[in-house]
Amino acid sequence: MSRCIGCGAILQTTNELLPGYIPPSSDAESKAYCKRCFMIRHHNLDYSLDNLNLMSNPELVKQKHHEYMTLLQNIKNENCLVLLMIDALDIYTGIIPDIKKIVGNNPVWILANKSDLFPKDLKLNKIKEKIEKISKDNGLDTKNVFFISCYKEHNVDVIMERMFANLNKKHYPSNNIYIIGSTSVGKSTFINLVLKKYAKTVDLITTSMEANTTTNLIKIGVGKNHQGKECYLIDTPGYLNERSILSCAPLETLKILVPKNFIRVKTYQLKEEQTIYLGGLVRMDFKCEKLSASFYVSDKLYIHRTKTMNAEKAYENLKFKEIVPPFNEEELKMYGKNHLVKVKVENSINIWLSGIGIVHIKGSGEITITHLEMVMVTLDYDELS
Ligand SMILES: Nc1nc2c(ncn2[C@@H]2O[C@H](COP(=O)(O)OP(=O)(O)OP(=O)(O)O)[C@@H](O)[C@H]2O)c(=O)[nH]1
Ligand SMILES: [Mg+2]
Repeated sequence: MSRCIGCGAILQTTNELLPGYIPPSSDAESKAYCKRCFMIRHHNLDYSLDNLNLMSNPELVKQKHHEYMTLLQNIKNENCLVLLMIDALDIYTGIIPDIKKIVGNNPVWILANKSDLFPKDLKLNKIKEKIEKISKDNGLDTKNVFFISCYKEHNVDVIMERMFANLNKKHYPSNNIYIIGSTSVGKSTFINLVLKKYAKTVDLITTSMEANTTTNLIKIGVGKNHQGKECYLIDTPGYLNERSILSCAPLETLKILVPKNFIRVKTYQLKEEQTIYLGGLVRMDFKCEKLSASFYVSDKLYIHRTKTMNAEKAYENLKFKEIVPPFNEEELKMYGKNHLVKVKVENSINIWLSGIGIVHIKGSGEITITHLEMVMVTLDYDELS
């Protein structure tokens, strides 16, 4: 059974709209990219509509999660190394639910990718402690948390050396290394980097800003271990993250939310009753004498500040125009109902908004956060900068 080398889909000649399609005249036995991969790689195919349709159907999401667990069901029975990749800016939704059921007792290293986006003032050791705590809460006993950047190749050599050294340990019979994680965290980009460094192969696997790029397992040979067995690095499809807007946002929204370069922090001094809109995704009402709010978000995301008494009117006038994303009623509906979180701040607090970034508050006062269902809000209290 031949597979697309870009996304792992089984090659087929019957349905042009599905991954794996190649024209009937092609030679399915030779190495090939399917039509979808070709279009993503060369024509920036926008397939976010597929993701939107998927995420708007709870039954389909359930089915996808089931398929995901089935696809990865052998990992726990193998003796292998698992690399769990998360987005360094989205640490609270990065660990796949039921991760222990997938990995069993195998060692798990956590790679917090995209650390190139972090501004210099963020304390990495504090964020690392948080990731360790979250993984422990999820039953993972991991002391191996690494910040990496595939873009800047930060720490990637270290991981590769350790990874290959592990394969050669006598007590370690495994010959597989799996890379797992939510959609769009950079799993395939990481494998492409390994291939570039070790096999001088360029951009073999298809990568994209949009979710659900890799559709099946992709097994890449990376040499032999001490027993002479071929070792494999295995890319996997992303876990469909219901807790992050990035898994279903249309391309024009992704272009706004996903930072291109390292984040420039925007700090606002707030007093009395003021409101901030992060696009139309999150509204924050502040009641305070004086307080500062620093936003670690993409510089393309529109931040609108107004007096709370004028907030509703401003929103009605500017929504879908300046206050974007969402860009229209239909997209707004996709992200679910509004939820409220009320917080009393006494000193400082961090508000993690999945798929958007972090807001660091200093000072005291009350904050009411109104957020859409697909934006998960998590609060913690350490100084981050
Ligand atoms: N800023 C930044 N972006 C990255 C980095 N690594 C990957 N990306 C980007 O993240 C997006 C997703 O990358 P992929 O490698 O396709 O992610 P994936 O985890 O394989 O996604 P799925 O196959 O959908 O599960 C792409 O736009 C990459 O260019 C990084 O180190 N820094
Ligand atoms: Mg991928």
